[in-house]
Order: sequence, then C-alpha cells, then structure tokens
Amino acid sequence: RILVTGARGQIGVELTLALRKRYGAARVVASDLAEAQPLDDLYERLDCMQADAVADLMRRRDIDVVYHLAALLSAVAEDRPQAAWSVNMSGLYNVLEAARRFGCQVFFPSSIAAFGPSTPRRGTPQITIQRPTTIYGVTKVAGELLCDYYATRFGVDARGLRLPGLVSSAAPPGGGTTDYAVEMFRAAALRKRYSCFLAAETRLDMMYMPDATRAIMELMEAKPERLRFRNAYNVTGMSVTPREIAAEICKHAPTFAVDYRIDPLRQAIADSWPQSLDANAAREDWGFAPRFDLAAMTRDMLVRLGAATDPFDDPNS
Ligand code: VAH
Repeated sequence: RILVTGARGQIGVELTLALRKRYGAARVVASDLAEAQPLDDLYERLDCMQADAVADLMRRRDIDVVYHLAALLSAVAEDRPQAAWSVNMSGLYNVLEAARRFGCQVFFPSSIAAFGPSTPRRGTPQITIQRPTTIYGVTKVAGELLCDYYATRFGVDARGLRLPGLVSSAAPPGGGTTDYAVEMFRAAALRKRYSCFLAAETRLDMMYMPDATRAIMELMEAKPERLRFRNAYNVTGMSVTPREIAAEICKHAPTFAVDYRIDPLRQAIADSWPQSLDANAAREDWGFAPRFDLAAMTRDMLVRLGAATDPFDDPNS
C-alpha cells in the first residue's frame, strides 16, 4: 500500500489522484492534519510529528511506499522558522525511522530552495554548492542528507527530487514563494486583475504539476541500481518570469492585467534561488522528460480553472 502524507497540500492533492489512477485507488492511503472524513476509508488524519502515530498508521495499513509531502513551505516557514524546523525535520525523521523498521520506500520532495545565493543560478548543476539562506532551504538540504544517510546506513530506499516552483490547478496556493503563478492563473480565471508579490523580471525554474507527479512516480519506479543521485535529482520544467506568464495568459484573456506590489521577504527568497536547473542526470539515469512548456501549461490551467466544476478534477486525465 502507498501512504501520502500532506495529501491536502499543493503536491499532495494531484499526486494522490495520479497515484490512484496509476496503481488503483484502494492501494493509496491519503493523510493530512485535517480530521478524518467518516465516509472516506482511504483518508486518515496524521500528524507526522507524532512518531508513534506515523509507525502505527504504517503498520495498520501495511504501507510499503511513503510519499512524504507534509511540510511548511518557504514563505510560511520564514515567518515561523522554529515550527518549520520541527515539522519539516521531525516529520521526515519519523517517516524514515518507520521506513527503516518496516522496510518501506520513501519519496522526499527537495526543492530549488536547497540552493542559495552562492550557487550558480543558470543551469544549476546536479553537484554544486548548497548554502540556502532560508529555513525552508536548510530543511531541504538537511532532508536530502538525512535521506541519503538512511539509504547508505540502513538500506532504506529513499529517493528525492529537487522540484522547481510548481503550478497546480487542483490545489490552492500553500504559502510558497512561487505561488504567485498559481494566484495569477486563478485571478485570470475569475476575470480579476492580479497584484504580483514578485518583481516582473524575477526568473525562476517552474514546472506544471502533471509533469511533477509523473516525474515523482517514474523516479520511484526506476531500477535502484540506475540511481547515481538518490537525494536528490535536479528536475526542471521552464525558466520563466511573472511578466512572461502574464503575457502568455493575455493571449487567452486579452483584458487580464497584472500590477507589481513587491513583498520584500518573498522577493529576497526568490532572488536566492536558481533561475534554471541542469536536469541531465535525471534524463540519463531514469529518463526524466517534462511535457509542458509555458504555452501548454497556460492553456491547460485556464481550461481546468475555467471549466473545472469540481476543484478535485483529475488534472492527469
Ligand atoms: C515554495 N513552492 O515556494 C515551494 C517550492 C521552489 C519553491 O519549494 O516554497
């Protein structure tokens, strides 16, 4: 059975749908902090900071793969660094300890946030300096190292991706610095103008969520002997700016307008991150291949946001 923690989060919503589509709904248990839904036997409330609760659920549900997504994202984490360390690190530690005891596979989402201002920002290499200046980035580097330690010391099959900023039609923004893109698409779908909290020329590596969920599943299915870099592979979607996304949206919604009201905290975070990642190792080792560029993502997002009646429409259909 598969367990998704943080299943109500930005990655969790679409990944849970994609996993159920790929492996069958009954094999995928979703969990998050929200209370259990009486009619949904495939959802459980789980606070990953409670080690016993994590181990108990994994034992009771006979879990053999954990997609551990529960965490505080960059901007929220910067507001609450102590809570971010506790949630992001003890949550991961509890999952790795249970995986060690029960012989489970673990997916850990690292991020472009695992790099900092001293990292080459264009074509960021797979192996390079990682000195992030956000607590979120510190937990991502520490998480990569902890996962690698559990893989080498205890033989836990832990794997990870350094994900770009993700754009999803199915989940609301979750307190991330790259969530300006999700907010911009949602404003366009509601025929509203959008005030962007990052400067128009802020270039970041971004990815459409269907590409991210497919990359995550393909990584977890890859033959272990092919994986030179378990934690964690660089992956990339597109290197774009708010102005470029707004211009692409305007091709579909000519009256859509954006103004820029910069949030210094999130601008400083974005300015410390890479603008584009070198994903050659992922391509060579397990065939990573994104399908959505800016034009394709924009078209798909606007269709789903405009036409989608149920916010949990399956974006992978
Ligand atoms: C965040 N969406 O903004 C996340 C992601 C690369 C950014 O890790 O915090």
